[in-house]
Amino acid sequence: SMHCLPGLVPALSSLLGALALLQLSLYLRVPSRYGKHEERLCRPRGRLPARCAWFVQELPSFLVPALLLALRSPPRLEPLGCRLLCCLFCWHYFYRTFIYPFFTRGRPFPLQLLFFGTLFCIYNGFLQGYYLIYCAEYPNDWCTDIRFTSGLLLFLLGMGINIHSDLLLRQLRKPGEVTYKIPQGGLFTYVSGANYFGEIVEWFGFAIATWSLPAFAFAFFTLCCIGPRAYHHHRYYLKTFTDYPKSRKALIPFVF
Ligand code: NDX
Repeated sequence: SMHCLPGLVPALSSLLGALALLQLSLYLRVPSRYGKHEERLCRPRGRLPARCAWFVQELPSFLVPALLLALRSPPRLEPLGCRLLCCLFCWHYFYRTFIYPFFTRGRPFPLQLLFFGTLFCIYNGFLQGYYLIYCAEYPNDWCTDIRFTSGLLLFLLGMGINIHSDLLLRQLRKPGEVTYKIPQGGLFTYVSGANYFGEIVEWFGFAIATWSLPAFAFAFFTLCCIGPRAYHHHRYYLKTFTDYPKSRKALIPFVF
């Protein structure tokens, strides 16, 4: 059966941190090529409908930790914190796998990025799940620790913002439409990347609640992945819409 191998979690977390830096260097100047940043629009080969793509890509991030949690023998019953935290992670990816894809009106997604995205979700799902189910040790009263409670609060706040913003984006299109409009309402009043802002707050909340290296590495990865993307979205809007709200920032309300 599986054990906590000493050294594995720090090694995998460092690699995740390195991937984050690679990502930053690749996508700071040029955006990752999907959605509004894909150059050639009429290239049906090499792309998969958004629904299938997001479902396939995100599924491992739900399945891998859920299976680790369910199949561990003997089951991990103590401390409660570990199971709760693993459930939080799975809860986000339940939404991202089983709800988000079925409502998306996004353009078909490039197969090549889908491949790397899926690999990434397997990797990260394993790292977070393995750490929480096999390695993490929390005091039995972790659920009342200020790090757990404040982190949980941030996680829930971020998730709320993320889901609400996903919804606002979806409502910009009628079914079958693929054009871009100016997002309005919610946190889009203040930033172009409201969905990304929510997601980043969410994973930093998770990192604080778990107070762990893998979760901080993932929060950092998220920041390096969708932070630049928010900036590229913002530039795209300013270039495309002359009436784009002048006071709107890229990612962080009132700041940047
Ligand atoms: N998926 C996380 N890296 C990523 C897919 C891409 O969950 O090779 C990371 C995730 C992957 C990435 C994933 C990992 C790294 C990869 C990268 C590709 C390259 C990169 C593999 C796995 C890589 C190395 C080198 C390290 C290996 O037509 P459309 O699609 O544009 O429509 C959009 C629509 N929309 C609008 N509609 C009308 N008017 C407008 N103005 C509109 N603006 C947008 O809304 C979409 O249908 C929808 C959302 O679009 P957008 O662009 O705002 O968000 P999107 O980037 O598609 O993300 C969707 C959600 C969002 O809530 C976000 O927070 C979350 O997923 N997300 C996304 C990426 C990563 C991530 C979370 C995370 O790191 N936690």
